[in-house]
Amino acid sequence: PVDFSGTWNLMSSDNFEGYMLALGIDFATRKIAKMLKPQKVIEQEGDSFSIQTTSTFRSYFVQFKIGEEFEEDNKGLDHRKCKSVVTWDNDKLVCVQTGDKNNRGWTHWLEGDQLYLELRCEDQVCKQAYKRA
Ligand code: RET
Repeated sequence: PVDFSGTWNLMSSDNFEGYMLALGIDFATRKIAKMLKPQKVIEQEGDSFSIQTTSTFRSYFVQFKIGEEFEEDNKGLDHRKCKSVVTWDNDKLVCVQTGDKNNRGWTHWLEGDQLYLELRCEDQVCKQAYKRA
């Protein structure tokens, strides 16, 4: 079984700017955010996950169980509330974030020793790669 647990450092990020624009993140925040090298700390126990995304500027925490819808506040990001649900698609973790924005969600998967994250909002896709700290 796949285990995402661990501490992960951002290595590369493609089109984070487009993703943030689609979310309506303001100019000043985007300027700072695109310089950041966030770290993810993932704890996975069975079907329970907690994911902490930490940076020097702002951090984001989310906790969920597979298949259980939860209220996501996106505090510190765009602050729009979503009804979110995370499911497995084979070995990929797929989140659908239903709310004001169309096609909002993300996918996490492992490949070799790297963690990949695809962030989606409207017509924008951001791809990030993380390696173990
Ligand atoms: C930062 C800095 C402030 C501005 C923005 C950020 C984006 C965070 C994102 C986090 C995604 C977390 C996910 C967790 C999965 O479980 C780095 C906090 C916009 C997009 C997908």
